[in-house]
Amino acid sequence: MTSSHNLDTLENLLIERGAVSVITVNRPKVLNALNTQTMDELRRTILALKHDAGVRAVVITGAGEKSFVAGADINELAVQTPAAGREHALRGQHVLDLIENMGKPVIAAINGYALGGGCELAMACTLRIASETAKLGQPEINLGIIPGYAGTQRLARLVGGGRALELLLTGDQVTAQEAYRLGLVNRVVPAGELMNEARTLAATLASKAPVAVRYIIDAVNKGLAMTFSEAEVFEATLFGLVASTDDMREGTRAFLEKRKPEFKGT
Ligand code: CO8
Repeated sequence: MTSSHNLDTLENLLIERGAVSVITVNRPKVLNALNTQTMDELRRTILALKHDAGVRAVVITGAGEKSFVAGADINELAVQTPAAGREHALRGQHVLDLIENMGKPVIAAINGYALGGGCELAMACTLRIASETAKLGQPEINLGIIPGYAGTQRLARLVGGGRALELLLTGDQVTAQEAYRLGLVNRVVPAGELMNEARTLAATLASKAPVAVRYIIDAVNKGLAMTFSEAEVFEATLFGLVASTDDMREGTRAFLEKRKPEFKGT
């Protein structure tokens, strides 16, 4: 199935569409801060790439050398009412949930500041690669607010409650190396190698059996919200479903025939 979603009218995102698609948040003058329009463009883009069978993996990065995403746009936060703030947070959470549950690997290529909503965006991705120069953190506390794109939840799940509370309450930025030590990013690479590394990893994941990839992401993400025994039943059901795919037959046959498998996504 190819997608009919039209991405020609995007103003704040650059899209490279292919088996490995690249989304670049492109508001470098404000360090790629996420305003309402950018979040809406992200929502439309994720849905389009999700429904495009030709797309097997996605990389998300920020324009310029300085910043991945420096957070939600503080100009908008400064004037929000309580009711609008709640809606804003719910809408942002929805967009990041779409990324987390897209069913395809999404790699955050963190090329600089990933603060507030930027760190939350990176945490919603399947995997995170940071450049040595990246800085990550949840500085909302310094603005007198709290994270609203599920940062309190994803950070605690990724690095544990104690470490999450320290980052959330101090608002301190951590270096890429420290983020790696905490388990907040998967890899740290020299700045000049970031996009190559992200594209190569995305291409590797894009070559795997797409249904199995989707079920692994589902089993981990949805399973984390279940009891262990419920999650085991869920895993077993997905295991049974994946056994109905051509790709399972191809993968097991290729092993026995000592050749590389060719997965088709069926
Ligand atoms: N929003 C709007 N503009 C921004 C943002 C932002 N998040 N970050 C930077 N900018 C702008 C600056 O205002 C500046 O604009 P100008 O050139 O017009 O003065 C330009 O980008 C360049 O920034 P700086 O001059 O500040 O660059 P520095 O190198 O001196 O500093 C920093 C870089 C440290 C990244 C600094 O810009 C900074 O601290 N930015 C804010 C980081 C932050 O607090 N982020 C969290 C925002 S809150 C949030 O994300 C909540 C998410 C959930 C919301 C839920 C809905 C309710």
